[in-house]
Amino acid sequence: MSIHIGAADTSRIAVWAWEHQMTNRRIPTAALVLLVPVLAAIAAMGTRAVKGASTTTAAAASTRVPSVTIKNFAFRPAKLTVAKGTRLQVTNADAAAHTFSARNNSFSSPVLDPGRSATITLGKSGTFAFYCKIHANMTGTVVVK
Ligand SMILES: [Cu+2]
Repeated sequence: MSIHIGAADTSRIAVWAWEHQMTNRRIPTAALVLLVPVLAAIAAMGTRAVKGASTTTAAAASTRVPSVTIKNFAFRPAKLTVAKGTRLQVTNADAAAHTFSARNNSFSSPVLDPGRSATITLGKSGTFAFYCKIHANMTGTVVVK
């Protein structure tokens, strides 16, 4: 079971209870004195749950697919380090066609027209210089560990 009462809810309920008490005098002060700490405790539990959730999100973010974007005749990033077996997503966000190709021919994307992307699996450890076969001055380096 999960209860989702945030700090904002707690204060809203407290304000409501307070106003209710002022106008109707139906809620005894003793009940309020008990209610507020209980709500605060529930809110604290809720905060802890949210913290746990954000930790999970951070872990997911760190394992996201690494990517290289090509823009203005350059690779971004031009230097990167990835784990062996990484499936690198290369996206051409430029107005011209490009490739993402290893100097030693160990990997290469097809010619990527503007807006197209390819996934390159980097299955061997090492340092790989890469370039664009159409524009040889476009270069970069990927370290596969
Ligand atoms: Cu190019």
